[in-house]
Amino acid sequence: MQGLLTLGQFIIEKQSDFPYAKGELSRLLRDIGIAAKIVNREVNKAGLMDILGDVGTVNIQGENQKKLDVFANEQFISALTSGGECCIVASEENDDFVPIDAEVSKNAKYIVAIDPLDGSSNIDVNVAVGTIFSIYRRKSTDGKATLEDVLQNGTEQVAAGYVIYGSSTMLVYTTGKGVNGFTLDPSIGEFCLSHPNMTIPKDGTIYSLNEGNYVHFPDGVKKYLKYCQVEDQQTSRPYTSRYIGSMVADVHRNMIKGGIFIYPTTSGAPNGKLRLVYECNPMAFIIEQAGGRATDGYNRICEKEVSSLHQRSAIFIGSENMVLKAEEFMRQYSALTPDEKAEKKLEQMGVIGGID
Ligand code: AHM
Ligand code: MG
Repeated sequence: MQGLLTLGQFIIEKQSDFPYAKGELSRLLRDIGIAAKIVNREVNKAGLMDILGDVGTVNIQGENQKKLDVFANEQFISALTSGGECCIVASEENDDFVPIDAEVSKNAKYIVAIDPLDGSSNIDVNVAVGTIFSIYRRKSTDGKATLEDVLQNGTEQVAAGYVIYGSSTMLVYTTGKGVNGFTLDPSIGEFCLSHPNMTIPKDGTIYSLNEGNYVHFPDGVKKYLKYCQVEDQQTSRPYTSRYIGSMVADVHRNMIKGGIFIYPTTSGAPNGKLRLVYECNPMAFIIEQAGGRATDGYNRICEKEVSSLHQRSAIFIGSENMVLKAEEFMRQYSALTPDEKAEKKLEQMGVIGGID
């Protein structure tokens, strides 16, 4: 029997995958692992401690922040600050990116985008939540790192991962050479390699989306949903519906069992709800590395132009054949992307085009 391989040991072993690297990325990943353990400790205590409830401030998305969101944000920023490898943290919880003290980070090569506690409304009811992170190489070569350093497309990610605080706590990450999962062994306080070389099944029978929004969905999603619910023995339909409401947990389940997670545009949220930089791109990178597919219903998530920190996107992510099928419905019934629709509207109003 092979002995336990901890996250720290695994990262050191894998450093040879990057012969020219000096170990900064490895340190960064280890720092994230340590902060995740601290956040895990607090999330586990949430039911016991007087830590639940709104802290009273509202984040840039106009949502109430829970105390644990704030705590997790502080823990990750502090872990990333002390290591000296990261020059900017872009977090869901901060309106602007957080520059790391120039003295500490003068040689730092990396940018980290993070959603410190995703799905935090689930904490009050003891349902799984997660952390999502994405690592980029800094573009600028001197002076202070800038917003341009943060606004990189998903294809530029050098690493991405998530932590799921569930019935057990797992950290899953990729550096572009496959996906590995580590389960926290609370008795020794270490993440141990439990899911080497994770792959997502090409097909699946689970769909997850918030069906309560049905009337607001694009026609392509409505038709795909009906397709999932029709009986057909050959394709094992009707499929099973599972929706936790924590993206990390929904995507993680689908990664293991096969399935599709959709958060589409809706009439109320024409650009989707989830954020491109620290939710969609990292999850897309991980799922693609596991052999799955991630698009906005038309185009690859990782190739989407990033123009602002808190930009939103629709997402269709999971087993390749299921996502391809959903895209077919989008092409057939919702042929215009939201951008094309906006452009068409402007054209009709005579604001653009129409003059030869
Ligand atoms: P959050 O970042 O404010 O926690 O929101 C993100 C979460 C995702 O984890 C989840 O997939 C989605 O919001 C659920 O949204 P909804 O309640 O609209 O279904
Ligand atoms: Mg979030």
